[in-house]
This record gives sequence, structure tokens and C-alpha cells, in this order.
Amino acid sequence: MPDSPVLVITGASSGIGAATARRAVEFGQRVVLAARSAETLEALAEDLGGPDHAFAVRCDVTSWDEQQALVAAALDRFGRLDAFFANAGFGAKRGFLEETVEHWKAMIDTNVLGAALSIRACLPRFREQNAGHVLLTSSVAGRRALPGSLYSCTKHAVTAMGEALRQEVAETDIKVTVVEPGAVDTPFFESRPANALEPDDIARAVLFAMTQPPHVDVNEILVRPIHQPG
Ligand code: NJP
Repeated sequence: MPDSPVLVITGASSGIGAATARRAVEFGQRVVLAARSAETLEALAEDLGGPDHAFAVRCDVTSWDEQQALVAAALDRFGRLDAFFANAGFGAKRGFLEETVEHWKAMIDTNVLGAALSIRACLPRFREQNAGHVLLTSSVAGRRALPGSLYSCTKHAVTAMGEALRQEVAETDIKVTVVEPGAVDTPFFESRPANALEPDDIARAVLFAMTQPPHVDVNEILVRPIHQPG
């Protein structure tokens, strides 16, 4: 599939990222899977059809060097880059007296700085080719603040980042999509949430945004499980 689109996904080792990789390959795309768990990524890449379809790159999104190396590896392996799904992230217990300061720093570095570094890593290529699609995983918690939730603050930053980028590239053919899931049944939660979405429910929304005609830019998608009150 030498001409099929190439999608980089961070946070691809589980949950929403892994489900999106599966759907993207089903839609004929080639995927570059990034996360810190190299062995899990390798196994997923194999499962998705091996090196012609999926390629694993260990990348901690908080590292600028590793994000640059990720884009370089994608271009080196597949020769093109069409979309970048900045999806890596994690949460924290609600309450400004909860968790450690180190946990807060790691969460802000991953959720906010990590997303910004992903944009910085793929944007030169997208500008050069005047085409490309940046997708960012925010959250329902990036639309409305949740009580005592610093996580919610990080996702507000991601929502703002998507809109800031959209405006910056509005005169180009680059697309920007902010994805805002409600509760999704993934390892994000320590215990399984009731009445949650499946990761594939978000993957289908991501593929919807990615498969629109060139003149359509889906900027924001908020998907809750039915009956989710907040
Ligand atoms: O969770 P999970 P989700 N560098 O735990 C990776 C948002 N969200 O799919 O590095 C690189 O299955 C981690 O991989 P590893 C959420 O905030 C979720 O639910 O190997 N990668 C794994 O692949 C997040 O932004 C819900 O540990 C790093 C992935 O991130 C996104 O959805 C609701 C990393 C996390 O996968 C995907 O989360 C919502 C790093 N430094 C938003 N740190 C929900 N589940 O309900 C972590 O609104 N990862």
C-alpha cells in the first residue's frame, strides 16, 4: 500500500489510541504507533499486519527529542505523513490535596506539553506540503471544569491548543480536530467505569473526522455515553 495515508498515534499502546489504530488500518491507512511500552506496541503492530501496515516507535511524549525522532521515523519508514493523533495522556484523583506534586508535574508534562510538542514535531512537514491533519484528545473535562480536577485543567489547555492551532493554520489546508470523549472503558480508570463508551466508539469518531472531503474541517467532536449526566 505504498500510497495509502500515514497516521501517527501517540498513546497507541492501549485504549483509544490502540482502537483508533485498528480502525485506521481497516480504513486502509498505515499507522505509526507511539507510546512508552515498546513491547505492547510491537505486539499490536504485528497484530495489525506487520511492517507494511503498522510500525512501532517507543516515544515518551514529554521528550522533544523523542517526538522529533518519532516524526523522522514515520517519514523514514513510510515516506509520507498525513495525520498526527496526539492522544497520550493520563489523569489524577480529583482534589487539590490529592496525588503528589510529582504526579501533577508528570500529568501536565504529558497532557499539555506533550500535545504541544506533538504539534511542533509534525507542523513543519504539514506546512511544507500544505496538507495534514492534527487531532488532539481533549475531554468532556476540557469543556467544563470538574470539581477539584487538575486533569480537567490540563484538558481545557488541550481544547484551547486545538483552537489556537486552528486559527494559526486557518489560511492553509491543514485540518485540526479536538476529540472530547466522555467516560471510556480503558485502563485510564483504576476500576472499570459503568455505562462507559468502548474505545472503538471514539475510534470511529476519529475516523469520521479523518475521512471528510478536503474542504471539510471537523474542529471538535464531543462524544458521551448515553445517560452520562456531567
Ligand atoms: O487511556 P489508556 P485512554 N508518553 O490508559 C500513553 C483521554 N481521555 O485510551 O506510554 C507516551 O488506555 C499510554 O502508553 P504508555 C486521556 O486523557 C480518556 O482512555 O505505554 N505515551 C497509553 O497508550 C488520554 O489523553 C477518557 O503507558 C504516554 C495512553 O497514553 C486519551 O484519552 C475520557 C505517556 C493512555 O491510554 C487516551 O486515554 C476522556 C507518555 N509520557 C479523555 N503517558 C476515558 N478513558 O474515559 C501515557 O475524556 N501514555
